[in-house]
Amino acid sequence: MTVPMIRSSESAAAEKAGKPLVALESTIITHGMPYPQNLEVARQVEDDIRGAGAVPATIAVIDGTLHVGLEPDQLTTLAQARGVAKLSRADMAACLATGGTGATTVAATMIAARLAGIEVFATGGIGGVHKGAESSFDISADLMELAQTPVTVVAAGAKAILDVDKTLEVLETQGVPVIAFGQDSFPAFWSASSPLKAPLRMDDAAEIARAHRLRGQLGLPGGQLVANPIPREDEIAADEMGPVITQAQKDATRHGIRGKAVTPYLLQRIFELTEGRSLTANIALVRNNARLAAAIAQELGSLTR
Ligand code: PSU
Ligand code: MN
Repeated sequence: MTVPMIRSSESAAAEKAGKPLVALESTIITHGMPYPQNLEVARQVEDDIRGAGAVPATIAVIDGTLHVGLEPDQLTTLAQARGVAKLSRADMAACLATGGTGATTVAATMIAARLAGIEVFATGGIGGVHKGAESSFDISADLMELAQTPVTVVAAGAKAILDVDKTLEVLETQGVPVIAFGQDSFPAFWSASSPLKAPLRMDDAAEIARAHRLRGQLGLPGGQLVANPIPREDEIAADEMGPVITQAQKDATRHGIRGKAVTPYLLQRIFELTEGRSLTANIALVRNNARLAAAIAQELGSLTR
């Protein structure tokens, strides 16, 4: 038995021609942003990757088949669909086995990317250690995936819905390289910098590509987290987001939100509470990450495997 997997025509052609590919997740489309902005952003981000000289492959499971790259009509259908499952590491095989449809998180997208031979993946924010994790035990499977699966993930740091200190501690424990791009500070998603220093810093895509390759050659299993700061002109100050996040968290607790519903709930509440401003910043940073991921993918393409 093999994994039922289909490549989009674009990603199949790129794979054949040896062109650099960049994976994209689909949970950001189904659970991270409202329609129709989610569809506009998904298309825009794919175009950004093409414009930067690489080929996008948005990952999702549709009717029990793993799709590596979505055709335009599939992307449209997914962006409009309601009640789509959110697939992390634990859910992938079950969804495929039962003929289900689901959107992939960072963890699941990494698994699919590895299977498809894609080494770089762009997203907005990763999952991490939630505030209050000492009692809830809510730690995203994304962190353990970064320790196991050899894919370089470009994100804008971690959202302040998470306990960023604890998130960095878990990444350190798991042996995941956390690389701030072009600055010393660990970026804080909506804000370009934070009071926390990133464990590592690199200033160009070629260094990141070499580190990715050498990690593999050292026999180390996992990937890398590249923390790319939001462009300064698009950032929202941390003191402006603080009260919004506190409110969203209170609402989540009051409504008894648990498990995999927590992150989508918080993202939706923050969108409502900022009247869409959080989304504008979110779009800018995802696009910025897509361009950096494309540059890293090209550099990786010029190194031997
Ligand atoms: N953080 C964001 N936007 C997102 C997510 C996280 O700023 O869309 C999504 C990603 O798909 C991530 C997932 O992998 O949420 C993490 O979910 P959980 O915390 O349940 O592991
Ligand atoms: Mn969780």
